[in-house]
Amino acid sequence: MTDCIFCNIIARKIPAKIIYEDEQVVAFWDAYPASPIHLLLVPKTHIATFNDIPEEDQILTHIGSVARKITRDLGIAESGYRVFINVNRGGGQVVFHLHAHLVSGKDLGTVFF
Ligand code: DGP
Repeated sequence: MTDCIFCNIIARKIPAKIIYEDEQVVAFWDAYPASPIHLLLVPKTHIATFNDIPEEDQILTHIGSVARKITRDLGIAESGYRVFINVNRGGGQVVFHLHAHLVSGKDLGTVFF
């Protein structure tokens, strides 16, 4: 979608600090980090929200694998991190292209809000 920020990042029309890419997913640093480590894991296919993932789609399984790889590569797999998805306005979603947040690098406590 031409007016989607994340589609434009995937297409390299908007710059971002991309740290991982494969045929299904791109991961890049959040421009407004809430934590010293704050990455976004984004499917290359434009899916607006978590609600819109087709039932048979394995994208969340793949995003989970990518998240685990990144945490191993960054050395935070054992110290700890959080992966979460905001869904729709009431759930805090601002960019309507599905993405998982991966945050770490500080004591996140037991809740994030
Ligand atoms: P959410 O609220 O779940 O939709 O999270 C959207 C995130 O996207 C938010 O943490 C800020 C980040 N963000 C918004 N615009 C840009 C951008 O142009 N580049 C990058 N790298 N991140 C962005």
